[in-house]
Amino acid sequence: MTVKLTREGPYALLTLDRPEALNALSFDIIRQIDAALEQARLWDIRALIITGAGDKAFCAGADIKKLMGRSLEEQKRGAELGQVTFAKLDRFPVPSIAAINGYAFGGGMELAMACTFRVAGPGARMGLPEVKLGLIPGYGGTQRLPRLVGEARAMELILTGRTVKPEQALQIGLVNQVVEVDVVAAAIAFADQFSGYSKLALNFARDAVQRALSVPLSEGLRIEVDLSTLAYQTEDADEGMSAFIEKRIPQFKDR
Ligand code: DAK
Repeated sequence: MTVKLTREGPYALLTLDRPEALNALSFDIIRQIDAALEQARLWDIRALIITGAGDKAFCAGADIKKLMGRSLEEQKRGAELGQVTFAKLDRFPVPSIAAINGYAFGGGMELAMACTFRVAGPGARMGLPEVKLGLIPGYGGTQRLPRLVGEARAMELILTGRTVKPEQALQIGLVNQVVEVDVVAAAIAFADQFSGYSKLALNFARDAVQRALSVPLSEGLRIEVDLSTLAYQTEDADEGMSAFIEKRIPQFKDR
């Protein structure tokens, strides 16, 4: 298997393990990522962390050697396969964090953008260089990048194919954190910030934020009324507010 799924305490760690090809995404690897997501969703975990094996790459993008010589229909199915899998990641039942340990190009950056959060190590380099190959992003890049960094910056990165380093990625909002140390350890520490909260509250909040940019403000505010009302109905909300009043640490049960 070129995709490995392991447990790290309360978290699942998904590792793309094809360092000899800089963890490039063949269609088979995308299917393996899909299967790993299906497996991990059955686990009792608080977050999913994704990284790449080796010290050079998170993922150098779609496997260019396998993209060629395919019919129009096969290419369309290939793009849909990646999009369906990355959408599963986007809607995964717990937050996900891309631990970007090196190159994250093309499909690799699209994989990172489908995660809830991104933590970049010192060697991280990010970009959507598809235009240099006469292509455009096919796994969600043209849609998720403007949502993360705004239209002007997304347009610039996609049309120039330019690479960004960690500090600039942080500055434009492409990554949440830049670290000088082991990026997986940093992603675990990042997850520790929210892993003690109610999964229900986290998911209601994620759902509301994710929908914010695709609906008009008035509809988004209605969504917030509905989701915040649902959150209020949970046992965890009772527990959280009781714990505050009783001056103790809440024990959330995801109910
Ligand atoms: N695909 C296949 N092999 C790759 C690869 C990739 N994306 N990236 C690297 N490799 C392989 C290299 O070929 C080399 O293998 P050997 O030649 O030794 O067998 C090995 O990994 C090590 O790479 P390098 O020798 O090149 O390593 P360097 O450190 O010198 O350079 C690099 C690292 C990341 C700068 C360079 O490898 C590079 O530029 N890689 C390509 C990056 C890239 O352009 N990525 C974007 C791919 S396009 C669609 C679906 C998806 C997409 C579009 C449409 N449809 C189905 C419609 C998305 C497209 C993309 O992601």
